[in-house]
Amino acid sequence: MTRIALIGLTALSALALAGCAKKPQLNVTDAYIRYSPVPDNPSAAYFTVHGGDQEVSLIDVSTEVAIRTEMHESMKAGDMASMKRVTSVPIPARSIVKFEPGGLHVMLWNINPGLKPPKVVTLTFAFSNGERIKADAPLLAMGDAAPGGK
Ligand SMILES: [Cu+2]
Repeated sequence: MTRIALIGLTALSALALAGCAKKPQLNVTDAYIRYSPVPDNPSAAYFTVHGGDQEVSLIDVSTEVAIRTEMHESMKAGDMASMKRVTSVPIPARSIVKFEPGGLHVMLWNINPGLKPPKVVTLTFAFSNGERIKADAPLLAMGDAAPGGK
């Protein structure tokens, strides 16, 4: 009896140690692109950035398959929705920063005409610490559900 209980405890403390030792990793998940079928209208990319153990800034999001990309922030003034360009988005340590409809997003102009939903595009995220992270983003048509059910 005593022996089994001891083994159980040892396994538990090993798990707890592993949890503490794991450093938060700067990472990007749940990326997708809301695809605009109208060539003159930009598409929009959304994703979730997970902060590492130090604050950094996201300074660029790009892809080889679009002519131009910009980070934007949507805002409301009364009934008017507008947006402005942002060139740097702080990603505090151990935080989650979401680019989502109605808030931060990345606009993409002139996506390669051979690419349409449900193709997948690789986005490159550049950070102020020199790190570059790539993440795959499916092209979603206007009615398609986003990852995470949005
Ligand atoms: Cu925009």
